Amino acid sequence: MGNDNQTKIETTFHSGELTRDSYEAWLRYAPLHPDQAKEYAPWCETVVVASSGHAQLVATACEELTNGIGSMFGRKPQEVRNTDRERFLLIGTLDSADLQGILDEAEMEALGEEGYVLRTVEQPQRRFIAIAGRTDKGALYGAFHFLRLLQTGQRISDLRVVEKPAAKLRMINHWDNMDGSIERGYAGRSLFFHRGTFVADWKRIRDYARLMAAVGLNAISINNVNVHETETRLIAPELLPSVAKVADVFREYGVRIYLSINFASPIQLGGLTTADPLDPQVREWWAERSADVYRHIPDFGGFLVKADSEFQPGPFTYGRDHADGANMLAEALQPYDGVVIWRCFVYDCLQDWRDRSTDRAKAAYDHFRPLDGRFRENVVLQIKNGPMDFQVREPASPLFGGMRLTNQLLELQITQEYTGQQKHLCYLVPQWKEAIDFDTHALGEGSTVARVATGASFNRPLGGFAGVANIGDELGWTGHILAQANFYGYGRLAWHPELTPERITDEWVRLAFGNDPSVVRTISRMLLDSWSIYENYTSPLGVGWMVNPGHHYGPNVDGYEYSVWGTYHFADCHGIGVDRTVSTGTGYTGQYHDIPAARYESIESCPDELLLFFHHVPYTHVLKSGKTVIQHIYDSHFEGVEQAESLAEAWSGLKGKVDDDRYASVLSRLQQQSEHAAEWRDVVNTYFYRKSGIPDAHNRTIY
Ligand code: GCW
Repeated sequence: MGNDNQTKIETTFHSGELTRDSYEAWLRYAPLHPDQAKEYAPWCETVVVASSGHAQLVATACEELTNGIGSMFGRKPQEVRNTDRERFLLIGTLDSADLQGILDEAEMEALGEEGYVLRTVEQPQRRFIAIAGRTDKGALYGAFHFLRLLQTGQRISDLRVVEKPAAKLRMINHWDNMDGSIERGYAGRSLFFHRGTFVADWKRIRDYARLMAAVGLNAISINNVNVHETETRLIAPELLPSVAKVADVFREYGVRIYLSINFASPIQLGGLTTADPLDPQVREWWAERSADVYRHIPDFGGFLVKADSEFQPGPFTYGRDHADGANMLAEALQPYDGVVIWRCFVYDCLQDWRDRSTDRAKAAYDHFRPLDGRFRENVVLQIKNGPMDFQVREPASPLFGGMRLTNQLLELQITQEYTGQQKHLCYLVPQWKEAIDFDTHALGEGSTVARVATGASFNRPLGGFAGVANIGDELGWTGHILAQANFYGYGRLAWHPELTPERITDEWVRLAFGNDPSVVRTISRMLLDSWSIYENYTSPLGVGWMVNPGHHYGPNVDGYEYSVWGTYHFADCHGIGVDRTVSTGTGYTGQYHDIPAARYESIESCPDELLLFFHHVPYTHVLKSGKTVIQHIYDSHFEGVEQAESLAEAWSGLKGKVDDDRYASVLSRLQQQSEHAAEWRDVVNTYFYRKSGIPDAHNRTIY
């Protein structure tokens, strides 16, 4: 089976569609520069395996290490149990005899379940680099880290690295349907499903698991949170064996599998008349189903649930609340250490424009904050970064820091639904970093979203990150090859939220394109500038939306203003923006703790980039930048298009320095982006010129 798939992929590589480079993504292991190879070689000719007992992931780690080194040096290292060599790599778990005493007790403790060390150890007669975890999983992450050092040209002769992940859950959510489509997917069809059944391309899935583990991700839900009829059956006896096979593949890389479930399953699958979470028969039904799931997949992660949201069923139907719903499932999973991940994306999606007090931004907090303290310990609430829906710019959700007694998970959208759908370059790491670093002030200064979501602030047992995948079955995984950086960056941030966007970007570019300084500089700059460029030519000053309803691509300023979904910017001939203040608006600012609340409440202190999210102002309102709102709209849109064009130009300068296939594929997308950016500019500028009647100070073409 593996071989068949191998052949299939080989064939496609040679058909010139896209190169192996795009498929291998951040695990290319390109041949090293001879100087580097010379420096590293003495260490990398022998790998000694040190583990006690059964440690499946040490075997995986070793395989990765020897293959990676083999590919970079042109020769695989020898894999042995003992060596008399002077220098070598020693990989394994810290409890094995060879690695005893490398760390003291306290250091060991600090590593936790998934941490590792990379350490150059000097002993009489021998020196080695230890790549070791307290567990085999730690060793696997350590191996990937070590390989990354080689690929990015770091020194290895004096290593003292100690790493452990900031969060327990570092998860990917797939919105894949069993017909093979992907909700908000822009990189082909599902890796998992096809025409109602499983694809069973184990080689491909294994390669995906490798990419995940290499950035430290440890959990995956494989089906859409909108669970339709067929997917409801994923927890039924006939489909569980296939789910179990997928789980087997991910397990080899330390990734646990989860399923999105349909809250109405007891009715749809079990033939009961109700899905009431307090009904004893319903509870028993879930207990039985859970037991069966664990019979097939003993390390199954748990259920991901979108309930009472956008027409999905949930506890509200029975007059129950989210805590009743989540706790019922949590109880069923408890005996197996399973977890319920319950989404907070709950709002009234049919809000009336005449009702100015209802505010979609307030919904998640209003629903969940009062339930703080009612959720079981194995429930985690999954909260989108912002209070709306993955717009190009939103403030952080006030639910972070709003709850103290509830496990929380930060949900980010890697797939570029509202940010150019992988046709546009929009590198989201800088955006996520702002959300992660946002100071909620829940416990005074320093209570960042990262600390709240990882459980550090309130000492919660569970927490972390969930990212909606941008992955599909296209050979390059993400459609736009540079969108691979978003997946990579997400994983790195989930492991280590303190990393800077610059550092992550530099790493990714080196892994994906090599260490040529001009290539690294150019691509890094392009990536780091791209979010602000995208923002410039799309929705201004935090107001959001302005996309075509439904598919969410391309400009449509009033698309949502006059749709039944009711998500408004309230632009008229006088002004624009949503008054969300406590004093005169919807009161949303009051959901934040004092310091951010005051900052957003006052028009003087509200940052420009979020002004229209929080305030309704006349077009002549003067921003902190010194420009009027209307002039800002014109200027940023003209500038955004020029910047988009400059992205394509910068990339053109790399011809011959990156492989032809990736070069051509990215170039054609960047050219498309420039054209679409111009369309955005013209639609938005014309709209506001006609609404406001105020001409552009620089007299440029506005239709
Ligand atoms: O952003 C909206 C998307 C829906 C998605 C929903 C959600 C999976 O447009 O496609 O449904 O969010 O997050 O549940």
